[in-house]
Amino acid sequence: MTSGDRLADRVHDLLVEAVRIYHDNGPAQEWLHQHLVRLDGPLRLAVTGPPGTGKSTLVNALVGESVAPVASEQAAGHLTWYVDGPQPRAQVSPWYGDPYELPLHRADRGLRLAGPSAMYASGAEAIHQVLLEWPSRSLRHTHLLDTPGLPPADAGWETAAGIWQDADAVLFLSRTLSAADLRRMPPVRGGWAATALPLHVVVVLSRADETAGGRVDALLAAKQIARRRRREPDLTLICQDVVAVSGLIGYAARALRQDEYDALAALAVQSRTDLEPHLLSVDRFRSADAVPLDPAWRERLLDRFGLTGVRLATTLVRSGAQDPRALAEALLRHSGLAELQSVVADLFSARRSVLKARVALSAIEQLAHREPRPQSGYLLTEVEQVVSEAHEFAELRLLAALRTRRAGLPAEMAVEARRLAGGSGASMSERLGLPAEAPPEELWARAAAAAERWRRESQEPGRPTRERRTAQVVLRSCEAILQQLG
Ligand SMILES: Nc1nc2c(ncn2[C@@H]2O[C@H](COP(=O)(O)OP(=O)(O)O)[C@@H](O)[C@H]2O)c(=O)[nH]1
Ligand SMILES: [Mg+2]
Repeated sequence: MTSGDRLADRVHDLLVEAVRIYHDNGPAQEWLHQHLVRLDGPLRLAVTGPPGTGKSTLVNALVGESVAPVASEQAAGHLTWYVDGPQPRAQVSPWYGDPYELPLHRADRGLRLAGPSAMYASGAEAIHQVLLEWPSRSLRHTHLLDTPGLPPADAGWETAAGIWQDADAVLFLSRTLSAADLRRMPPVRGGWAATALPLHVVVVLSRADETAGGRVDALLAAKQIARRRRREPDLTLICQDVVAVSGLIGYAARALRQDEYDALAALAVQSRTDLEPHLLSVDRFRSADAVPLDPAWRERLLDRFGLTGVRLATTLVRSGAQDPRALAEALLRHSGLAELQSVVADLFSARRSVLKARVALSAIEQLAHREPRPQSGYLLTEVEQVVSEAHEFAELRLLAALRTRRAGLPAEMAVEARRLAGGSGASMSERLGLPAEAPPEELWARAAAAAERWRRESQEPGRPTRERRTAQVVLRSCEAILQQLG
């Protein structure tokens, strides 16, 4: 079952209908056509948050190459979309005027747009957006948006709201998960509960290697904080999950080179007790005589891994990471990047069409409010109807509740509920826990038995209402499978 297809069809039809209703309004037509095109495209994932939270570094970690930030002559402040393309190419969209191309150069960090574009520039923020095509497998199914730092909430939510509108899903970065940071997210717009719910947001506790003052166990401490906070009401209301990630170490893992491995291995040859005192602070590491690396290499390692990363990497080499590949894999796991990748895959990529439907519905809703017509009321009713009938939204909400243990089911049932609702893969066989080549009769038998079980659960008078509602959603997932088989 490719979850969300029926929903996608209904949303597509509704967009087409809106195009008809707004046939004499140029800008509305353009807006609706953009949303029609987006419906079939790759996942559009924005990386956003306050300044300095490690957004560009995380983009590099997700791409696996140093492509962010894209710097320009006219300072920062523009959006950058990263998409897969046959060769590196940058298309610049100024705030006013037509898009134009600029040559690209590699910079120490990320890329640099070359050439004088002053003729186009009327101010520091003359560039609105850069579309960067870059050959990368990581960008084939997901387009990434790197954003300038969000201003504090009291400066308004325009920037954040614009980004929210532009993306299907959002990674919101914060170093501390403070209330002031979280308030920078725009309040949810739109009227209908399911489009309003934050099905498309994951909060990242970023620069996790610096948590707890960069102690030896900083990454573990950060993961514990994330686990605790993901269940607290202030966060459950605004996101699907909270994940702790060190983008710095994650990127270092994905781009690890043999000579870097060799340098780390040279350090790891020293015993833990000999090396540890030199790794207590950056200054000590820089000035230690007993360390078998020249100063340039020490700087390089600090720059690439940070002190926590150097400590972690040497420990991993000592405990058995015998080549760059093994070390990269262990660093990927410890950095939290592997977990983030799997959260993005489960909650966003596998549910792409549902998230896109959500964006399109909210776009129609906004248009109907912004440009009222005699038929706007009809459009709004249709949006409401699609939302309330779409089982796909209920499934996504259920998966979020299960992830954060808010669904209130006993552990064993929660595991099955997650699988049936598509949390371990959206295909029929994955939902039923069967091999991909299982024959239809087997799928049917398994789905029928599951439906029976969850029907009983949903009617069990002894269960709290919340659990019975959860069981109803799972039952509908089973019924949808049976319907598709039948
Ligand atoms: N220790 C550590 N430093 C980081 C991490 N991510 C980013 N940084 C550093 O924080 C600074 C800001 O990072 P950047 O990615 O440009 O943040 P942005 O402004 O949110 O895009 C840079 O000096 C990065 O090297 C991280 O995970 N760990
Ligand atoms: Mg940046």
